[in-house]
Amino acid sequence: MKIYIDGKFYEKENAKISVFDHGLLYGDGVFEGIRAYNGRVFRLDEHLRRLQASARAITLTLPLSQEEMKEAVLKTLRVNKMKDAYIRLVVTRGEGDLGLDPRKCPKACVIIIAGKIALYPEESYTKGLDLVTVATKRNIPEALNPAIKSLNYLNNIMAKIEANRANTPEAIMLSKDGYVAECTGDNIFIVKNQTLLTPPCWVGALDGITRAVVFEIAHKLKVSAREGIFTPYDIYTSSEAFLTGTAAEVIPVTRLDNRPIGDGRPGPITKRLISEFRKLTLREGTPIGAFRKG
Ligand code: PXG
Repeated sequence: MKIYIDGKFYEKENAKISVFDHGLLYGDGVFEGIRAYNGRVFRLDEHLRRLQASARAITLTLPLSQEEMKEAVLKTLRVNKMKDAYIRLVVTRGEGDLGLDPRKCPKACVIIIAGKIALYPEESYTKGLDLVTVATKRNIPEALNPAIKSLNYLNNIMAKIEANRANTPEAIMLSKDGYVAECTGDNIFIVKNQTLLTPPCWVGALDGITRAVVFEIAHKLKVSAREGIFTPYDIYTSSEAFLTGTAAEVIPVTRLDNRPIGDGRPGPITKRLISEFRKLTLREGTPIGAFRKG
């Protein structure tokens, strides 16, 4: 496995950055989780736009243009001869003296890892996930906006620890006011009266790329879909629920807090969306290009 760091490739054991990098010292940086399917990178431009927005929000100057960033991602896949991959693109504030002032770091550091990710076992896609609502609230947007895909994931990790303790694969996180926000690494949708409903980002959710793809597919299938605030009550009484994320894709949720959702099995709208999503990932995307011989 060859890892990209600031324009050069390193073997995994040599891929290291400074202990003075503010990404490590303060969680100061941004990232994207991107997928490649069948020789193409899915929604690459959207991921790079969101990376740029996250960087802007924390006044981090990306050291590469969007075009250069795109080429770096594609090159990393070519160098590793990977057609299907999970790509972790990280931009840290870079190396600087101790002290949290970002002005101490003259240059951001870009890291690209092309690996594999399997979040949930395959049977979860046919049986559905069993989730728990956790006590850890999603960060309030006024403090650290969850729309920023930053290197500060402790809020999500605290929720994940609660899910682990409840023996469930994911956690539903609420806003401080008790509205459903999202999961630790996925957005959530419910189906109510044949309509898809997902929390707006201002409640405390990431503007998910997969979430946007689900809106597109729903539009094509003539299934109504909208943003709306809701509480756990609405999940308990919904006919279907599912999560979306780059790693998870589209995955049914069939139980929450030990209660079945709908009839306790993945619903027809969810199944249709999963199938359409899979087709789209194989059809669309930025071509990685030919691998070099040798
Ligand atoms: N909410 C949060 C908090 C996330 O971190 C999503 C929603 C879904 O967004 P996308 O754009 O992926 O549809 C995410 C995505 C990882 C990993 O390395 C994390 C994500 C995606 C892929 C891998 O754990 N988070």
